[in-house]
Amino acid sequence: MRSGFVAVAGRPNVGKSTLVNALCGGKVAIVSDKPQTTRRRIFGIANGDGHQLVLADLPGFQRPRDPLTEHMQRTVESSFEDVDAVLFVVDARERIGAGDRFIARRVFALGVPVVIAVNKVDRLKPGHVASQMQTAAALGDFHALHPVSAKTGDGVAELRDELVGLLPEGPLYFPADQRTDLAVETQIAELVREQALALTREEVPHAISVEVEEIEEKVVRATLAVETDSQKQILVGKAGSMVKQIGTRARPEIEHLLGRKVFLDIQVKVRPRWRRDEAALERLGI
Ligand SMILES: Nc1nc2c(ncn2[C@@H]2O[C@H](COP(=O)(O)OP(=O)(O)OP(=O)(O)O)[C@@H](O)[C@H]2O)c(=O)[nH]1
Ligand SMILES: [Mg+2]
Repeated sequence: MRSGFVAVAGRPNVGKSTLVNALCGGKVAIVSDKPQTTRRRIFGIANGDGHQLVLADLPGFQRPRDPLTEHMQRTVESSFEDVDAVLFVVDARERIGAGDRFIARRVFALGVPVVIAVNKVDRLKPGHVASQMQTAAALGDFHALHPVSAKTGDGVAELRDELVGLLPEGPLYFPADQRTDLAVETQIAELVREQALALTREEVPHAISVEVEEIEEKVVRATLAVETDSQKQILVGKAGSMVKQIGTRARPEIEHLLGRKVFLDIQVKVRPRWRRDEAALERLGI
């Protein structure tokens, strides 16, 4: 039995969470086209024949701007302790540059094997992929370099095999049928936040947090908090149309998770400056 932990590092929005989901063969972490989607460490567990690969999906590496992003950055740093390897994700569609080199300095100093995934190679010309791989190769003394598309699944099986090959012999850290360490309340809150992120723009997505208050047999009660009245108006929408749409879009996956039909009751509230409120951050598990 091989088992162990791999931290997933990279700039915001490069596709870390999408890749963790692909490696685990199912949804563990929410995904959006907005940076800073992932705010806490989420274990995605890939169970296979004779192995258990535990991936620590992490917030993107960034310069902290407020207590929220400070906490996120601290999470990244502390998650590098005691890992068997690092999966360093870069975006093939973006210039590989200073941000990636900043992360490289950190991860290559950890003393564990670093596997670089050049993600989002779908629909890119082979020549462009080749030159991005060359740039990525200069980031540091990597163990392996894999072109992948988390979206189409191209290269994901090969990458998984590579990571599993780096794991030591070890026990099962989680039951073999478990795919994430998140409590079901947190998973539901994240699914609601995913839809709120998908439907909002600019500063609004960053100001959204979601908490699940109660899961009853037929009703799930959640609070969606933003920081200002104008953000609240956006989230509520005309005659409640926005919050209704968020609920409608989030419900199928929530029902799938719970294995039953539920009514989703989402209250939109203003929590001024929750991103600077240590108690609020703690409650959100950030
Ligand atoms: N075309 C393409 N898009 C991708 C791929 N992987 C991820 N994306 C998109 O990239 C965006 C960001 O994906 P995430 O998985 O949320 O990125 P992340 O690195 O976890 O982002 P943060 O949590 O904010 O740091 C989303 O719009 C994804 O759909 C890929 O292989 N190909
Ligand atoms: Mg993410």
